[in-house]
Parts: sequence; C-alpha cells; structure tokens
Amino acid sequence: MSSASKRDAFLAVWPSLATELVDYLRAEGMPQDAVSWFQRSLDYNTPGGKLNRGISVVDTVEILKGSSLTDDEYKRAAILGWCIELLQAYFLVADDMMDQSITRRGQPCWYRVDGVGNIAINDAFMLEAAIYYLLKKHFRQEKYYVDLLELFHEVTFQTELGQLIDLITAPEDSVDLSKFSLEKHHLIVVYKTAYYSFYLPVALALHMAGVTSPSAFQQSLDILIPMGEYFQVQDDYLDCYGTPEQIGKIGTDILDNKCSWLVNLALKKASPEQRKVLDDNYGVKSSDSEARVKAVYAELDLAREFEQYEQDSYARINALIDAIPAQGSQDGLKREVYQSFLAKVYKRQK
Ligand code: DMA
Ligand code: MG
Ligand code: MG
Ligand code: MG
Repeated sequence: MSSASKRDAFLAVWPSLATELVDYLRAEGMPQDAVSWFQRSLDYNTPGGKLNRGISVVDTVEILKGSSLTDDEYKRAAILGWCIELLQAYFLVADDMMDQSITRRGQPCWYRVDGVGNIAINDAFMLEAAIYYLLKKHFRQEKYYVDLLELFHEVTFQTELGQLIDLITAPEDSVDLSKFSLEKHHLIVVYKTAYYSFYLPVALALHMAGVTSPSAFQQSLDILIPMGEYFQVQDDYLDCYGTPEQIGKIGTDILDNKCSWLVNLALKKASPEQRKVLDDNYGVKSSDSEARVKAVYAELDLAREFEQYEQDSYARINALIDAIPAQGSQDGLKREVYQSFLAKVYKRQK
C-alpha cells in the first residue's frame, strides 16, 4: 500500500473514535456547547499532523503478524495508533503554550484560536483523558490491558520529565549558554521525544502481537531511543532551516533560549568573537537578535554539520537494527519493524 493510502485508511478510523468520545459527554448530560467544544478541540488538535506515530503501530502489528490484517485487527491497531496521536495532541497543545509558539500544522496554535486562550490547558487534559476512555472501551478484556495502561502512564511521565528539563534549561530571563551541552541535549531529547514518539508505538504493537519477552522490549528500546534522538535533532534543525510552509510551524528555539542541537554545535565550534555574538543575542526576543544568531550558524556551516550527523546516525541505527537476525529473533522481533519506522523519518523535510 502507498503511504498516501495508508494515511487515508488510518484517517478513516478517526471520525468514529471522535464520535465515541463526544457521545460520552452527551451521556453524562453535558450541554450542547460543551459537546461541540470537545468535538472541535479533538478535530483541531488530533488528526492534522504527519501521523507517523499512529501509522507505525498499524505497520508494526502487520509486520509482526507477517500477513495482511483482518478488518477487525486493523481497526484495533488503528485505535492504539489514535491513542498515541491523542497523547501527541495533548503534549502539543501544552508545548505550544509553554514555548509561546504561533502556528502548528499550518494553523494557529490551539491556545491562539479566538475564544480559546487558557481553556486550552483543560482541553489538553481532556485529550489525555480520551486515551484512557478508548483503551478501556476497546481493550478492557485483553490480558495485556494493564500493560497498555502502564506503558502509556510511564511514557507520559518520561515525556513530562523531558519537558521539565527542556523548560528549566531555557529560562526566559537569564540566558547562560554555559549551561548547555550535547550531553544535556541528549538527556532532554531522549525524554521529551524518543520514548513517546518511537518506543511507544512499537511497544504497543508488540503487546498486541502477543510478544512478552522482556528482552524484546529492551532490544526495541536500544534501537528506538537513538532513532528518537535523531528525529529530535531533525526537529531542532528544521526549527531554524525549515520554512513555515514546509514544517507547518514557525521556529522559536533561538528566541526561546532552547538547548537545541544547533546552538550546542555552534558553541563547540565558535571563535571568541562568534561566541560573544551568541552570548549577546541568543534567547533575546527580537528578530534582529535571532538573525545575528542565524548568521553565526551560517558562518559555522551548521547545515553541513547536520548532513554529516544525519549520515552517521543513519549508519549507526542501521547497525543496531542489523543486530536482529535476518530471519527474525527468537523472542519475536523483525528487522523490518525498525527499518520501516526509520524510512518514515530519514531525510524528512517536515
Ligand atoms: C517537542 O519539543 C516535545 C514535545 C513533548 C511536544 P519541541 O518544543 O521542540 O516541539 P515543536 O518543535 O514541535 O514545538
Ligand atoms: Mg515547541
Ligand atoms: Mg517544547
Ligand atoms: Mg522543536
């Protein structure tokens, strides 16, 4: 199946899930304006992205099964996929408020929509609650139900730890670039991105496919955490070098004083003069300062550094994947699961 038709098939499951969720509000006797509000928040925040995380659940279940999924198997894998997309929606609504972002997925961030504002905080909580409503409704009877719950809870907590260190490493009022390092960056991105974006989709699919061996989950982690780190370095790169049309959002990392991969590389390579420009302009909320930082990035040829990093990461992750035997591992892993996930993000432009 082409990636466009995969996307269409996955998207086709969404309306019925949104209906189940708003029907719950109706059944609780919520007034029509509340029902409409929740429907609008669900549709505005959940389905508009690349859907890589959600579709990877379906792809992984299919690869592990080794043949096409029945309609029922497809639907159930897609529900788990949509649960990750709801988790992503929850994180993004909050992230955009905390990062003071302007646009997301080519439209205004939810908190910036007329009449929404701080109500977006509660909307984020409701997007998270929707995950557990759907899990209970559709997976309560499965022996791996508690595993799914624990996985969502643990990965959510890890992501929140990542968001915490991302935010406290980037205080608005005191810029101190000596606090940044590539080690710090590594810790931030593994926690804020890699667990929920890469480990979670595959781990959910492993549970659904009946894989139980702890070593299978451990080996998945060993491959998917580096893949997630690579993905967030791409995100940091695109924040500066992607156009808003391309990436659907306006980069804010320099203005926000973020411990981005780019600034860490710049700090490693900068001359004393360039370092002074960075110290004076990084995290200063003005487009002139932002432009001066970008000029130093250009002098240091960070775009080329990124290309090199991309090549090296790709080789390193493929070597990790090749540690799985070509015919599949005894505990049920298959190389293709990780190859197909890597193919979705390698050299991505958005
Ligand atoms: C992404 O961090 C992490 C989460 C948990 C949303 P980010 O702020 O770099 O994301 P984006 O660039 O999409 O705002
Ligand atoms: Mg952000
Ligand atoms: Mg952020
Ligand atoms: Mg970013």
